[in-house]
Amino acid sequence: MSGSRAPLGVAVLGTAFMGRAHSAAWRNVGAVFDDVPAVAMRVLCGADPARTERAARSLGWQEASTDWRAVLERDDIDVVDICTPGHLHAEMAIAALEAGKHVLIEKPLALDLEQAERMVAAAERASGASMVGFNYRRVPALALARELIAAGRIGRVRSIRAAYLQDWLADPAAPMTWRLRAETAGSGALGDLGSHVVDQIRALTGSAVVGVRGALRTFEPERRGSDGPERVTVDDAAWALLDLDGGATASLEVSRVAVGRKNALQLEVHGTDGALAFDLERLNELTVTQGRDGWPARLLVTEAEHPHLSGWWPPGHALGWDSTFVMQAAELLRAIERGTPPSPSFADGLAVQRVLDAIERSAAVDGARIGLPGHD
Ligand code: SOE
Repeated sequence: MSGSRAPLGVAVLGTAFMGRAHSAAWRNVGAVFDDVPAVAMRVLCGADPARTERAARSLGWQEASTDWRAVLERDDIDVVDICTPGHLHAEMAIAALEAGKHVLIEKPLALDLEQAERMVAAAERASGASMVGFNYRRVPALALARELIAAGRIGRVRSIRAAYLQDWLADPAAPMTWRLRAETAGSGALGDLGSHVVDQIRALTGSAVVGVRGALRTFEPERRGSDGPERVTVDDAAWALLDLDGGATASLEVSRVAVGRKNALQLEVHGTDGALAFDLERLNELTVTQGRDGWPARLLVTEAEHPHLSGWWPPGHALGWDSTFVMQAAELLRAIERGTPPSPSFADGLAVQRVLDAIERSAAVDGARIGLPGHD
């Protein structure tokens, strides 16, 4: 954004996959969108000094640090973007909000419901903005799907078929990581991928989840750790049926052992008068069926008038997975500038966490229906 205002100082906590994806977004957001406040990429914070130093240099940060608490004390940091493993989320986010910072945090919001509730309470007390990183809210085709559903273009939604399938744990020899330990990740494919799916179901339909039946499976109960075999304490795959307050039913399937699928978030929405289908492996496309006897038509969602696309390239010049983080950063910056709450909020993160928690509780009692608060 033009003007002489000082840039907003940003710090990212976390140097791994998500830290890199968010760093690239902070570097590009001002180049894509001219309506966002300027940012200064001040500090990248990580646990390992040499790795953090190297990553800070290659990702374009002014400084590297291994002391996130010291980063929160700095007056030149306005936005704290948390990309660490889940067990650090609550402590870091609450401290950042209490230090008066704006906070963006990767999904899932927290390890468990208790932490998620404390984080929402901290966000409600805070002066800064808070946002949870459900980056697929910014996929133009999904945002368009949401608009079409809200405008009644497929009639009343009856059912949703939602899957998120990856294969990076299909090999039994794949080593142990923090994502496979309950104490660092909370849950497995359920929290990692299911959180995106539940968020999309809520966002696309505008409906709340009122009850669930769930099942979880860990196909590989042990993985190679640094000191020999280690027990896996989270799920490899999860399934659930979700009842929505509008009367629709959604099926959910998530897996990190789905051979043949790399990053397939697949959503199909069936209404009384049409249907929509999307696959993240073809993220610029939405398949639209209008009318009960209509033919499915593939729509290329790259026009300037399609959601989130105004700052990008001419029609047909497709976006990639990394673009969603740029649009997410832009949404947070615009909200800070306007002084309005960004979306999705910590409260959205908590609502998703309640569904994940209910799926786990249902799975523990062989798929019995678990009602969500107010519907049990
Ligand atoms: C790993 O399964 C992962 O990086 C998720 O954690 C992300 O949220 C998803 O966007 C891609 O896959």
